Amino acid sequence: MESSAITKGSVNQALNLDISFDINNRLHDAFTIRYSAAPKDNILHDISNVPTPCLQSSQAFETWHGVECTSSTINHWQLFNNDQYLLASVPITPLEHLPIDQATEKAYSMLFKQLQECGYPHLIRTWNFFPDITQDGYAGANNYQLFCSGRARAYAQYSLTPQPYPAATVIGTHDEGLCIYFIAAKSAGIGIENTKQVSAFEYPTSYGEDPPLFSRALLHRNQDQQILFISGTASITGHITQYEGDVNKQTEVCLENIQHLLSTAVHEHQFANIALSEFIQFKVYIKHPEHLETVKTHVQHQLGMHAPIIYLQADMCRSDLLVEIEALAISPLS
Ligand code: 3EB
Repeated sequence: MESSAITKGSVNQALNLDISFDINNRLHDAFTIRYSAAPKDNILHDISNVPTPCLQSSQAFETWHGVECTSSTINHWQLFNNDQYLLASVPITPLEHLPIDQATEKAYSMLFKQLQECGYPHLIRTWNFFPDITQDGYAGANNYQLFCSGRARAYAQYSLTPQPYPAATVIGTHDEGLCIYFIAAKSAGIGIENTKQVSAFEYPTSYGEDPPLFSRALLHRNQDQQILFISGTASITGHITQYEGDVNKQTEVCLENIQHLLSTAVHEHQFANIALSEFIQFKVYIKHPEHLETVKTHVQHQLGMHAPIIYLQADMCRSDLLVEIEALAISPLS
């Protein structure tokens, strides 16, 4: 499939995203993530890889333009930044010797130190991947619950600007290591919650001792754009999973929840009144590859044939969730 530029901009605060299924050679003025289960060849050494197989192609690339590569004195990170935003991956934390809560606490404390040193104190979007997400860890907690505890501990100790929490995605892989990438900003965003869902940071403790610290969506405005980051969104109403075992219905609830968040952004925060089909990107995480056609048919019926969508295989943080969808919309400020 051809590379498709979604938006273009030349102003120095704007962020622009491309999705493609082929490698793009402009590596140093763009932050690129590759989604693939295949090993990386050397040529891709400065691209971050996420080990979630792409269900449409052997690999997919997500390229954020409008930033330049610099390196940091802390841990030699490769950072990509402009006047307003900082994008980077946290160097992969091997899990061999660390339980997931400790690995997560370590990764997030490094992340928060990096933000402080670079002067981008507001974490606005995170993506988090690790193996065996619903399996038992220790002390009666599963690995996702342990991840939430590690994140909460790092927030309590190191975050300079806790609220609003970033928009987030947390996904299970079948590969080793904890992999985190993120976007931070110099100015704060606005957290948006879904009135049909209990805020995740207020979930009852039956879901885990420490709540998931994320906003359902985060709206960020720069000089040129308003960016709406919608978190990984599942078939959850209140705090309860809906339609266990029915992937078609679960997809419907995900899209309704996303539409609800968009409507809130439009009515309460002056976000452009656009349709879901005008979004910049959807990422659809599917647990069982054999559900691809069912989910795709449903999603295309709702969003049209031309919406930019990547379908990835992944495990969700609750074993009864079969599908999860995240989304990104950008509206220019005129
Ligand atoms: C949910 O709504 C589904 O722990 O940061 C989605 C997005 C989910 C982010 C997180 C969890 C997280 O509870 C799971």
